[in-house]
Amino acid sequence: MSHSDNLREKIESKSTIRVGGAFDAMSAKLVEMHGFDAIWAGSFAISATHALPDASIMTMTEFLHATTNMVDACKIPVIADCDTGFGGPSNVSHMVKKYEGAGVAAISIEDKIFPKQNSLLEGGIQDMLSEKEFVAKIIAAKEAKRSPSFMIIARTEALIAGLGMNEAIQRARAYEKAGADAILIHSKKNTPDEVFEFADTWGGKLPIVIVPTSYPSVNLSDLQKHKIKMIIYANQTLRASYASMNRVLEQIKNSDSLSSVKEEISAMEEIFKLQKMYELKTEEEMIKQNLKKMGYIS
Ligand code: SPV
Ligand code: MG
Repeated sequence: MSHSDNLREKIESKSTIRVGGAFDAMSAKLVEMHGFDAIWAGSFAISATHALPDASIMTMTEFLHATTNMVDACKIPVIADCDTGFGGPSNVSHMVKKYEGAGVAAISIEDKIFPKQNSLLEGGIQDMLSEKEFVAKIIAAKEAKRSPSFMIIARTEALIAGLGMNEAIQRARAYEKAGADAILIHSKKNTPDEVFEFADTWGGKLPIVIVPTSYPSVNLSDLQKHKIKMIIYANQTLRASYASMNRVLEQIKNSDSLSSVKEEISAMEEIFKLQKMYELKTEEEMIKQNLKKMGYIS
């Protein structure tokens, strides 16, 4: 079963899909090991690990490289945050071919102008593309995909840009009509109210996706009551890594040995397991057996 079939199947069979954010193969692997349904390869987290702004600075190829590492390391589907699609409809078309070819299950594109800035940046520029121009990108994406299961998530930033609920609903309906496979409604409010209002009002058939970074106290059962299908925990792994590395580095710098951080860091054993060091032995043994059979060694 392909990754996109797998994601579709989960969407159909489960009431809620929980997606963990990742920024490289190791964080993606941890998301998988903790039983999440899928991985979010987010532009904020990937940019941050390159110490670059989440502002369309990195190229498509750089994002694709980071995302492909996640796909190669994991069995669960990867959802790629493709920002504004790296340009116009022709760029989106090229992007979809590349991402689908790499085994990504779904891409998300948002209706802001390139270059975009992170949606939650205080005082950030959140200029929107016209509905028509974004519909053109969805059409391009739909035409470019090969498998019908490959998902195009249309993300509207209407609430982020302060354009209001009516605009958000109207755009979501237009994006559904254009052939999107899911609608991501983003909000920077610190309560889920406007996301709930959106979910209760829009009346379309597509699954609704949310990113509750700014309203983290919202709980699963309330999201389910409002029929929100997919929850993306976009950047908690990144922020946990940042906080943890900072703490440990400070402790190391302030002490004369490593004993103070022993309890704070993983055993190398755990990392060996994650990187499959122990599987090398089995592989080597298999090669040896084959060489034996072929008479090269006794
Ligand atoms: C990301 O994780 O890169 C996102 C979500 O796009 S947000 O940071 O809220 O814009
Ligand atoms: Mg992003």
